[in-house]
Amino acid sequence: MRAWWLVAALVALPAWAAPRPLFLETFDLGDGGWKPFGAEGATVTTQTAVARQGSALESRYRLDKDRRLHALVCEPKVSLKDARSIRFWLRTSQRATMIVLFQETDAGGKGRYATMFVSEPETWQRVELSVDRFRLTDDTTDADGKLDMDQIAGVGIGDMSGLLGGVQGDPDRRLWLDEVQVDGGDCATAYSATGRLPFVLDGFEQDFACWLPTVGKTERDKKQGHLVWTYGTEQPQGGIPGLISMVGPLPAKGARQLVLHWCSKRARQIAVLLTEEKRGTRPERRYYQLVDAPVGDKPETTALALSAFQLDKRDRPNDTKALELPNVSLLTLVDFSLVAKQADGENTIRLEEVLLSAD
Ligand SMILES: [Ca+2]
Ligand SMILES: [Ca+2]
Repeated sequence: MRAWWLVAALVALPAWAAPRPLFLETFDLGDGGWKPFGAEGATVTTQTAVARQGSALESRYRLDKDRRLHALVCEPKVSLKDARSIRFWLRTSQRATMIVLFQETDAGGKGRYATMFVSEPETWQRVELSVDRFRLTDDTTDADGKLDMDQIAGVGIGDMSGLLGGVQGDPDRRLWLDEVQVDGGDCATAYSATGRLPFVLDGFEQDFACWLPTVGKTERDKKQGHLVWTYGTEQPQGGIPGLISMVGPLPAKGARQLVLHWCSKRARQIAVLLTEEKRGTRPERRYYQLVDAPVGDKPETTALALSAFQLDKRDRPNDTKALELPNVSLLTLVDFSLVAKQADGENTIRLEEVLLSAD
């Protein structure tokens, strides 16, 4: 019997380590039909000067106040049924807020599903995104409200830096793409391999960050497996000093608390916000808790009961709707001490893990 288990383990291991791609584009034999979308006048070529393996796709484009998004899109022309992850190598000439999209066919409901991450400048990053992170965009609708991977008509990878707080730095940008793969294997960014709690919203194990700072900068502490957010007292344009993460569909049942493994260099009160997306006639609603971040360099655990999140009633004083987790599209940490002018100077917040659990 033991020998049987051994054989099973040996057979299973390579399948886990290198899942067979449902879709693979190496760009070694051409552009694979990838086309620019958004920024007018953008070019797409294959070249070998900047590539991971063989040749890679290069796109030159300009982002400004009129052209805020530039994406590369393709029709996969194969069924992506059973897909669980999309992986690719990406390099951008500047720090960029990137969006990844799956477009359903008309039969699939016409939904466009998206997730986002940050690309660091002039470095090849291996990006691996689980399909459970993808969320229906607020400008599209879907009859069944779920991402149907067997009905995908288009895949897109784009620079959306112009949509959030305007374009910073040189408006003339370049991005390079190589080895795009969609497969049925799991990856580190999956919320839950089984679909059950706990949902690991981020374990910060991957080579890129899914959190956008509205002020300051984020860095990855690869040795510790932390995301490190450092910011001063500068005020972002029209916003709040925060760190934002877009989240995919979260479980409707069973989740009772949001757990943060984190610490703050200085004593700061942090507002943890769960934002319910606007959808149809349902308005955007923000739910919050104020919490003292653990002080120091070593992350500690803070468990926040979901039932204790309060509705921000500034816009709708008579609103009493309770938090509904599946509607939550954004998780944001805001330095409330800074907003309330009760603190000054630079601060650093470290995140080690963020998860949703039953208790
Ligand atoms: Ca290649
Ligand atoms: Ca659908």
